[in-house]
Formats: sequence, C-alpha cells, structure tokens
Amino acid sequence: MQKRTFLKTSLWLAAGAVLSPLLQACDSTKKMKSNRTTVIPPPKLRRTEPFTLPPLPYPSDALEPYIDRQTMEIHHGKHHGGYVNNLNEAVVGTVYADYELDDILARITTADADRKIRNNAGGHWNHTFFWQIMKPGGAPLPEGPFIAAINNTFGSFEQFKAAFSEAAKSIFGSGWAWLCVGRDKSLFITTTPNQDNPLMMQIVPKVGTPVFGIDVWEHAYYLRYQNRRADYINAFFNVVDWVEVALRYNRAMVG
Ligand code: MN3
Repeated sequence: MQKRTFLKTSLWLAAGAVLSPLLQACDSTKKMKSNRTTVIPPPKLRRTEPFTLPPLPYPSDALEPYIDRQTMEIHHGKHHGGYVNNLNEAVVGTVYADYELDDILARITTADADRKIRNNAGGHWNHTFFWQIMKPGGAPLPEGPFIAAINNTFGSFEQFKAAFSEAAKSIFGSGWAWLCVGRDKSLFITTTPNQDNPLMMQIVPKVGTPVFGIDVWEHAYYLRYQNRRADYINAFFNVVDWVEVALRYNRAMVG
C-alpha cells in the first residue's frame, strides 16, 4: 500500500516536471492568441441600413417533394425573419451597431454579452447562405477546380457525400455541417453548434469560408421527416445548386 502511494506520488511529480514547461507553453500560446484577437481593427465599411430578410430566391413550394412548402414558409418567414429582427435589436448600443454582417462574424466573441448577437448574426448569415445554395431540381456539379479539389481531398464525390452526411447526422442537437475552404486553401468538413459559423474566428477551433452546408436544426425537417434526419440529409442532396457552390469555392480560393 505504502509502495503504491509512493509510486503514485513519484508519478505525479514526474508528470509535473514534464508538464510544467508544456503548460507554460500553452499559457503563452493563449496569450499570443488573445493578443492576436484583440488587434483586429474595426471595419472600414459602416452599415447605415437595418438588416433585412432577403426574399427566398424561388417559390416556397419549389423544393417539393424534398423540402415541403410549409417548412420553407416557417423556416424562412418565422425563423430567418426572427434572426433578422433580433439581430437589429441586439446590436443597438454595442460596438457592432454599424458593422456589416461578415464583420460581426469575424469579431464576435464567446463573451456572454455577445451571445444574442452571435446567435442572431449567425442565424442571418447561415440562412441567407442556405437558401442560395439550393435550387428547384438542383444543378449538377460543373467540371472545374471545385470537383478536382473534391476528388483530391476525399477520393471521390461519393466519398465526400458520405463523409459530409455522416458529419451532419452526428451533430448532437441543433447545428450545421459545412464544407469550407480553410486559410491554407484546402477543403475541410466541419460542424458548428446552434447558429455558429466557421467565419467566427474568435469562436470556432478551425476557421474557414463555407462553400456548402446544411441546417440540421429540427425546424428544417421535422414537419416532413420527423426524427428521420438521415432521410432529410439524403433528400437535401436533390436540391443542391452545385454551380453556385462551385462559384463560391472559386471565390474563396482567390479571396
Ligand atoms: Mn434553420
């Protein structure tokens, strides 16, 4: 027993000797990180108009039978509309009051005081994006650098689809799955909880520009699919505008 205690103590001491330089290193990384985040300059462009709900780019029944009219009406009018209204209220009197949406995403923090803006700015950005990457009947993948990058990164489009669907299925609770272009211009799949977005560089572990994504909040599919999230994800692939996704990829590669 005593020997065991002795061993345990020695192990802790040894671990401490190994860990303390590591912990110090982590600490200075943290400091560097927080220094980096505090020097992001305020944006040059200033917003003068309130945020508004963009109209759906197609009629609300145009994605039938994959996404039903009632879901689209509630999702766009009530949910997305709600994020826009709440965002306009939330920014009043804050440093973000006249920031454009992308500037808010880049600067928003995990602070409690930022929470309402984080949720609603993310909600507005994410849904605006989501309506635009869908199209009645979908549009096939065009030849070009995007499909080449998909094949290089994932092996094939089918393998990409499987990995992306798995990521979307595995989100616990509400959130989004994304395909992003990283800072190193490589493609990667990631997920965010709630209305977080990979452009929220103060919040997400890996920053990227989304080029494709799916909303897996239950409000996005429950009326037609109930608890069958996997069926909704499969159906969604029938209405993806891959021409739009490829364009976004090309823009992210030069941006
Ligand atoms: Mn939604």
